Amino acid sequence: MTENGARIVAGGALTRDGALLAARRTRPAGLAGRWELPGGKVEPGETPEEAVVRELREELGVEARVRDRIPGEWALGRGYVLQVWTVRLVSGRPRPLEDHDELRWLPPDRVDEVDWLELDRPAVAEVMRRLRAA
Ligand code: 9L3
Ligand code: MG
Repeated sequence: MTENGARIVAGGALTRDGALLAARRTRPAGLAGRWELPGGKVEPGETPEEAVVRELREELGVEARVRDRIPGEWALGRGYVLQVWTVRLVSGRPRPLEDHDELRWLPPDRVDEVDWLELDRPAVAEVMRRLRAA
């Protein structure tokens, strides 16, 4: 939980060769077809960083290591906030195993190619800014 008692949804910004991994959701119906940073709800007894690693294992079948938090948090409603960490791929190749039906590596000049969830856009923009600067 955050200091305000909000529950955290932790997203992972996985980058490779100057591109960011975007994932297309399959559920719920209202979000299906929209693109996001993979991740999910932090479970009781878990840190947000542990949740990112677990979610990327479950959703993408990869082992990842958390790097930095992207500053900011975005209210999802129902007492949840989205927080985002940059992550590094340790092993495996991402596949859409759970909750997604397509993955795409997007370099900064293709960020607008997919329909991002509104609340992911500020974090995605920051990651792209960092990729451009790198
Ligand atoms: N959500 C938004 N952006 C994200 C993620 C991972 C999740 N990058 C929203 C979508 C769901 C809620 O948070 O309404 C919980 O996510 P999940 O556990 O269904 O992935
Ligand atoms: Mg998820």
